[in-house]
Amino acid sequence: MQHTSTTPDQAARVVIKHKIHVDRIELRLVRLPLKEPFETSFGQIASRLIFLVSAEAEGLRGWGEVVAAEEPRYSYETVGTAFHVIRDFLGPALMAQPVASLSDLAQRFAPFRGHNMAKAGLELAYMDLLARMTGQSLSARLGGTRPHIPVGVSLGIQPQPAQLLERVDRYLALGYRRIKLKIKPGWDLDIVAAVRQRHPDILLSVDANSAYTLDDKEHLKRLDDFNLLMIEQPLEHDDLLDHAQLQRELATPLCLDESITNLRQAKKALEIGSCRMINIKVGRVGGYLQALAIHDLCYAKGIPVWCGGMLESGIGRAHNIALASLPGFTLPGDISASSRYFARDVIVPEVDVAPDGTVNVPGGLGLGFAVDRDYIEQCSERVEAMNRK
Ligand code: SMG
Ligand code: MG
Repeated sequence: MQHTSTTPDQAARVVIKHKIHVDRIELRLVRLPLKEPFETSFGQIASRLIFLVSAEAEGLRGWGEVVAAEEPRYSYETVGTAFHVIRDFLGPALMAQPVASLSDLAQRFAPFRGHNMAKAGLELAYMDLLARMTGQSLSARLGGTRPHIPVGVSLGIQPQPAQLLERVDRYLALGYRRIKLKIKPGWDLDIVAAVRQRHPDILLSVDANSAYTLDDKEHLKRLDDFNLLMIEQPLEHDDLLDHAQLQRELATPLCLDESITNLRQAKKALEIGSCRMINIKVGRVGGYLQALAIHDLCYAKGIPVWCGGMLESGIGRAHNIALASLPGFTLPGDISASSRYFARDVIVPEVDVAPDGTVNVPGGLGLGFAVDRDYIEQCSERVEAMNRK
């Protein structure tokens, strides 16, 4: 499907009448235990050290989340590197002068190479603040068009196949519209076969987080037998060329996650045929400006996109919901209920998945959820505030 025009109020989301001079930024690390460990091809985590960023101006406060993990496995960024980069470089650049637009902010961040997750965390806080100032929901501000979004769940590697099958059944019963299985060598064909045999018709995908190389091509081609919706990031985290070669020999669509770090990479991937779908994570691509541009590119070309997840707290989750309300996000996102990971979330109400496997896009100001400041305070391990000079 080809679309000639992009989203309806593309102009509205870029043209900003308010210049915002941020006068305070707060950086906060909040430890949230996971209900059960989450395991991928690169390891296991038992809790999330959530990095919350808030920005204040004119008596209002906007919230963002840095999605980096504690260890540099999914990406080279960590909570520690992002803290340093925001405190010493990005925060001062944001507060130096009033911010006129998202591209103004991007230009100020551009001299600092890389560190997309740090950039995004601050940009998200700015966007929430802007939406609150202009009296809009974040979804409306971004050009979102859907009141409900379809969601899927990502299931980690389990000690035994039976535990995986039980979780697949459980999340299907809760309404989730797509099941994604984390795979790695030794935990791939057999478990995919078992899940597919039990559920012949569900939307099923796999995510390898770069656990294979082109030498595994013949092995990966066997995944074509299972009518998968996609195979996500099978090869190296920064590769485009090998994925293009693999895609030429596979019937199943490849989807890139780690390799798409900005619009330029997305253009190249589509140009050379590295994938047929893209997982958009606002943190991985450095913020909304890039996420929207990748969305618009894919929408114009009829390439489906979907919103990825990084086991965010409710604040990052609320940003993902707003992003996923854009028209090009046609596939279910990795946006689960707060209760999928956490006994208690940092927002009120928590994110819920309806029995039809959708999440409501809130219409309230900004994120559209209240931030539970008392709970955040209780769970904080480190807090640092920066004031405008
Ligand atoms: O937020 O539900 C979620 C997690 C979705 O599987 C998920 N994310 O590569 O797509 C991915 C992984 C990255 C996180 S691994 C710690
Ligand atoms: Mg992934």
